[in-house]
Amino acid sequence: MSAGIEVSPTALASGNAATERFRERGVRRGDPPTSPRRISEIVNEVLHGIHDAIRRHKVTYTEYQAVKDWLISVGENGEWPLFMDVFLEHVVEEVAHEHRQGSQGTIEGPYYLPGQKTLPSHSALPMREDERGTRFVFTGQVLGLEGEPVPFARLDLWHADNDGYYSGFAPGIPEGNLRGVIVTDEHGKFAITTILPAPYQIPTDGAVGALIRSAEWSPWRPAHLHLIVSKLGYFPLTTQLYFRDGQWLDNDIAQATKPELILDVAPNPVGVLETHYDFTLDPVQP
Ligand code: MBD
Ligand code: FE
Repeated sequence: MSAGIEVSPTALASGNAATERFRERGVRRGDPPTSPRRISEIVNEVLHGIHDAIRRHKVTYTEYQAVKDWLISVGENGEWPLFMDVFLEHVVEEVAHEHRQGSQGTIEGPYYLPGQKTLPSHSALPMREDERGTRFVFTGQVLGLEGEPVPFARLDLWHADNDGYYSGFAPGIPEGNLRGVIVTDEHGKFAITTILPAPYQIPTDGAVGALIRSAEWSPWRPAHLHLIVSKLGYFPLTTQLYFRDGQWLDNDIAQATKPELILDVAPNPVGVLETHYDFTLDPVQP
């Protein structure tokens, strides 16, 4: 047992880190270009939705000022990436991927970090010497739509630790912990050793947490692995994998679970916990 003091990430620290990382990556403006007409139509529709809710619920001045105060706090804490990815991204993902024939995608969330260590097809994710949590081996293969192996595909993998915290966004976790880019072998196969992540709780001490508590919603996401699977000539697949019978699977605050994304983990013939998942990528040129 480690005797370290428990340091929980605050909404402020994780929010501001997420905002900074988001800003570093920049926004791809463009394809296809957003037009003044699109901006006008979409923003009008959003505003009309709010106007409508104000009328139907007879929103008071007190409530109006409370919302203003709350919006200011979301910005001050850097919680916009968290708010957007928890409450809106799942619909953007649904629209973006509606014509895909390969594996199901889901949201990226606010805690991706590019530029992680490249690892061979059969390896362990970087972790602390005393990393707590149940070890398991994640095996699988990357395939094209015809079932052909995709050699040397990249699996950019990141997940929370046994406390539900992500390296880079919580104090005390080494840089790059439980993150890595696994390059599959010449048959598209991989076998990654890591630990089972814990469910993720939205920070309760920030503005997003306050909203969730005030509305008496559940602040949890089920335990999950994040992945971006990519290979030149294919559309990159941003997805998450969940665990069968995991807590919060049917009550994900981010609404990002799909039945196709649930892993079965079971002991293999030598008694090691193992799970298998094959990814199918859509080619850029059909
Ligand atoms: C997460 O870990 C996450 O995956 C999402 C989508 C939102 C908040 C935290
Ligand atoms: Fe996550």
